[in-house]
Amino acid sequence: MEQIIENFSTILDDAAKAANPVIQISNISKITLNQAYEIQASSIQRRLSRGEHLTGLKMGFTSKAKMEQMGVHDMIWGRLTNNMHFENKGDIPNNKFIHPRAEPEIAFRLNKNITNNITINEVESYIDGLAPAIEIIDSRYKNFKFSLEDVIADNCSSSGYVIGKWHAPDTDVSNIDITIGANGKVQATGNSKAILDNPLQSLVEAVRLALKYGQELNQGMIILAGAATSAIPINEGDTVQATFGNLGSLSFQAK
Ligand code: OOG
Ligand code: MG
Repeated sequence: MEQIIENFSTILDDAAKAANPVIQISNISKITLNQAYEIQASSIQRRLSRGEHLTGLKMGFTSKAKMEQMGVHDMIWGRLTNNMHFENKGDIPNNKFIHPRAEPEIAFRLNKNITNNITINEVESYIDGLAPAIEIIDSRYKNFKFSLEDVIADNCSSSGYVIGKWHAPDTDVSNIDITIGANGKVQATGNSKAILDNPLQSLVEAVRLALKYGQELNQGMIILAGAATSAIPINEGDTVQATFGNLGSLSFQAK
């Protein structure tokens, strides 16, 4: 079994490095959810051994829009590293990705280490800010197609994130209209309510899952709550922009 974990984590890490898609694990081999998370941990370990460091976690499939787009029906979580961070209004290197997509998210930043489950009412006391964000997802699988186990092993398609302006921890994010689009054209709209009825709940779930899988949650880490809309394709030359009502907007250029 160790060997299978090692093999698939290498295949997925190499696919990401070379921007070269691979066939789904589920087409070759049957793996369990736990094995999928082990493959993810092992492929992230490869990144860390190249000098990257962990900057946070991402939640996935926390909205119906995303579950329906991808045909998957369970919450998932993945890891973020410093190499995945891109500046607001900056450039992203399109040729480093296979078939990138962008989706609007809300980010939380932890103000302390978390070692116990928390409730939605406690979220505010565990963060020093929240911000509008865009996640760049880029499945390492051909045609962006996967089973739940496949996508977990592939670090939940995570490959980049951009963070907008930070706001106070008590900012109300329960009912914010959100849009995402490119080159001045809105392509998807939604509301923050779509994220588990309140994006704060996503942090509660992130803590629960991190504790379950033995992932530390440290001060300064960023947690992405999951997309509020379906993801849009990113094409070379695009200026991708997301708006979040009174939280403001953010953008990047795909070069
Ligand atoms: C999987 C990642 C899902 C989200 O925000 O729901 C996700 C994918 O759609 O490729 O990041
Ligand atoms: Mg996402």
